[in-house]
Amino acid sequence: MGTLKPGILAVAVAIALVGSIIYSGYFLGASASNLGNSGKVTSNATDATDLASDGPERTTGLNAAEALDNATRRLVVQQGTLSSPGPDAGPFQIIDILPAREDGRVYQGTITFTATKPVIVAPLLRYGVAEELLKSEFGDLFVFPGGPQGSLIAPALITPNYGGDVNSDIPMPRTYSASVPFTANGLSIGNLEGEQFLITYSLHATIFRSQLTDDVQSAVGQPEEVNGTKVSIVNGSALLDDTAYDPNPVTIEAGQNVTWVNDDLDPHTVTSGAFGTEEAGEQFNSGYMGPHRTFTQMFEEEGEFEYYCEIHPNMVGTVVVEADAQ
Ligand SMILES: [Cu+2]
Repeated sequence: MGTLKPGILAVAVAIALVGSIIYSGYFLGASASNLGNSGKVTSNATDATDLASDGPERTTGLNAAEALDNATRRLVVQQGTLSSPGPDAGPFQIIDILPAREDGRVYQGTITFTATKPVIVAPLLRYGVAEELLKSEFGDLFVFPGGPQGSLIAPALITPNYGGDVNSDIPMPRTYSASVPFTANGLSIGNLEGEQFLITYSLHATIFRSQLTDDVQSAVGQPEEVNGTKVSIVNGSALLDDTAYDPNPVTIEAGQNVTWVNDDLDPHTVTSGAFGTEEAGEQFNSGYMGPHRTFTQMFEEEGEFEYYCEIHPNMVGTVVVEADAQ
């Protein structure tokens, strides 16, 4: 009886990179997007008008060759086998299948894949709320920079139902297969546990112009309170280490608060201890902090307290607590 040697499938995988961009900088905030101060929330009447005309796609800023290319590339068909970025990628293993489109158009299609580990499918959605301060009771979306036209991206994080092992008399490697429809500005596949994986996929998608409908008036609130010594999580901090938190170290007296304010567009955390240690997060942990969010922690005891960011463990800081002066 024919047994399949385990591992043969895995070894035989040719890494045929079909225009693959392994986007290791994904959650590292490598994007240089700058939202400025123009993040007003309005529905975009200009685009609506443009759509209504049903005319040719806008080609502003494109030369003739690019315009032609753009016009002939409205249907995307891709397939290939990709590997996730590898051990240096940080806490997540992410492959950028379709980079988020700068022009704001959306892909509408389906990806079918089989992977060596359970992966999430992340359609990349433009998040139009840039500089607004939102009431926390509405909740936070997971966002990071790099969306179309200077916006943020709020990725949908879809976990397909992979079911159990395939029923077969022949021993086969466990695989994780699914077919997922999507409408989004881009598409990534990832393992958020940091497990490296291989994926073979095919996708087809058509590119459409979208109509913008941002309206979050009811969720816009006041700035959150800083009721302790302020430490800023500085702009671009994902790429910094001991200058990511400012000031660092921060010195307070026993019994006082420190309030961290995320002045960056990337999400961050303020997590006690050192990355990868048993005690990490035991003393305090802000959890996910979106842009503009604050986290306040009181320190009762003297000492030096290390902390770091769980999303970007390169970001580290120290709180120095001195004896109460009185
Ligand atoms: Cu961070």
